[in-house]
Amino acid sequence: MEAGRTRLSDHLSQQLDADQSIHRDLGKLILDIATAVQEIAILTSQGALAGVLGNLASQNVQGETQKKLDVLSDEILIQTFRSGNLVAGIASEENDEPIANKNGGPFLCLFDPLDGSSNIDVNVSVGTIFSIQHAPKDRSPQLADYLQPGRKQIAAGYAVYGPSTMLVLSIGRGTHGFTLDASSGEFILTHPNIQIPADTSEFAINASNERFWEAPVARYISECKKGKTDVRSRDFNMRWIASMVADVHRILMRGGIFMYPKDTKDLSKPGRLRLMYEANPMSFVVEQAGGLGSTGRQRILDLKPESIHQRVPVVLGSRNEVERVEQYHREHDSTN
Ligand code: AFP
Repeated sequence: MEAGRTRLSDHLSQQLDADQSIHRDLGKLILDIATAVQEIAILTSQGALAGVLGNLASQNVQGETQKKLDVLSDEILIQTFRSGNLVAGIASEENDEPIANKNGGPFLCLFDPLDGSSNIDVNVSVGTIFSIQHAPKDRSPQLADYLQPGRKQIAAGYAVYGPSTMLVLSIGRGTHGFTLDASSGEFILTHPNIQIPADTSEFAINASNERFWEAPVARYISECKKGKTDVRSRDFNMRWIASMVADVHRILMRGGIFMYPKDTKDLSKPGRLRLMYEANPMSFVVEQAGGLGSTGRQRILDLKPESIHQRVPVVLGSRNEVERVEQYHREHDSTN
């Protein structure tokens, strides 16, 4: 190992207590996820050459058309977990119900196997998001066992399949980024102790939904667009990749605020993003890096989940900006 290069396995050995079996098992599980991520990275990097682009005739539980890579990525992760004895149960965006593992294990794993998959056919970065919870002891997990508040996650993270493949994760002791060295197949620690700047001049939102936003969101974005000509002391920039993993990764790297708020576009949906395997893990990683994850009205990690595929509004990133959006929601709600 080259001097000064810390592998993922070395980092986990430093962060976890080898004397505790739960820590040893968590380290093994994260290394299993890293292996699965490498396999998905190979598929996404081959794109059309691997015959993995395009849609399937099927739809997922969200009623969304499934991409070939959605299903392939899902199968890789499910196979990874079911072949081991670390994960007692699995919940995935691509599967209606949780899947129990007959081998049992101390953890539950919830994941979006390929987030941003509508970008895959146009060669834009996509990712995998995962959340790790404690499994019930001495019995097979039931649906209610998965519905733990995000603050109870043991670990969470994501892989981003971009110009480089990175794994960004937290076990509750800061957020750390690893870059895949394709030549060695090792994830190398390249971004230790990531810290999100508390202030930012960059917002990320799908502005085409503007007419559907609630007043506090419309107020915040309007002020950002007016920049220093209005109440804000500076001009703002906008980014929207439409791949949550890529947008959130940028925010972890240089600050920013990501917003997919509740809107009136589809009143049956209180937001687009899913709590259990998108908002919760991303909020965990962001808050471990000094940021904040909110619905606009309350902290995401404190939400009591009601269903596996539940959707929530998401406002996360640079703490001072997220707190400003929360303040605008309080002011609005106090007079309406
Ligand atoms: P897909 O997985 O269908 O591409 O959706 C991606 C996503 O869930 C999230 O990654 C993006 O931030 C968001 O949807 C983009 O939504 P819009 O397409 O409405 O902008």
